[in-house]
Amino acid sequence: MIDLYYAPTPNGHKITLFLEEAGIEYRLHRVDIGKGEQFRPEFLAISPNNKIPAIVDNDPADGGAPLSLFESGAILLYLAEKTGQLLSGELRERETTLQWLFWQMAGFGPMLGQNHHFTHFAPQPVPYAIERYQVETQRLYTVLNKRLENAPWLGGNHYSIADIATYPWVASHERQRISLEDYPAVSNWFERIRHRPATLAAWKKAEVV
Ligand SMILES: N[C@@H](CCC(=O)N[C@@H](CS)C(=O)NCC(=O)O)C(=O)O
Repeated sequence: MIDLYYAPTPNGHKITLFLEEAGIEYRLHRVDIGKGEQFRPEFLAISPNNKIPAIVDNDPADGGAPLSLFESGAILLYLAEKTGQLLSGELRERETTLQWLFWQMAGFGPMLGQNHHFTHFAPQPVPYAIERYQVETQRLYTVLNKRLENAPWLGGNHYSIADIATYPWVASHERQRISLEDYPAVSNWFERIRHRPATLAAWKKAEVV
């Protein structure tokens, strides 16, 4: 059984998307980051960077003590390797998938996070920062669109952890002042993921925790 420490945010959705897609049993623990629950000592013991998501795998493959992990990319890779799902075993598709997973983790997520911050949460408007992260957001959507013009999924031929990591950030495109009409290949990909039963189930979980 997997324990998932979660909030219904883009990084939180990544892990429910994976677990629903893979059909893995899990327990969901809501961490209210608005109330500061991510700073509680018991949460910091598994997620020392005080951020969700984090997991505890109570049945790790080595048969040892429960294994805890933080950082959504590391969690997705761990779960893909544990279950043999959502990461191709074929060399080129696997490496392409990991490349786009790292692109999401190091670029798409952090830059769009700054976009959200300066557009919606900054205590005073900072025009330079709003402009900088808007331009960078548009550049990243252009990169994503080009990739998806050339392949149905980010890793190539199969839906994977790279798509799962990227989708929840695209789901917030309106908050980033992005119109998917300007990125037709992203829009097509987005609609294909949005209607998957696992995606609907993951979003339903977000409503009830
Ligand atoms: N790189 C981390 C980022 C996680 C992250 O930013 N989590 C946010 C919610 S989406 C959070 O827990 N924020 C609480 C805080 O910063 O105190 C990951 O991908 O897991």
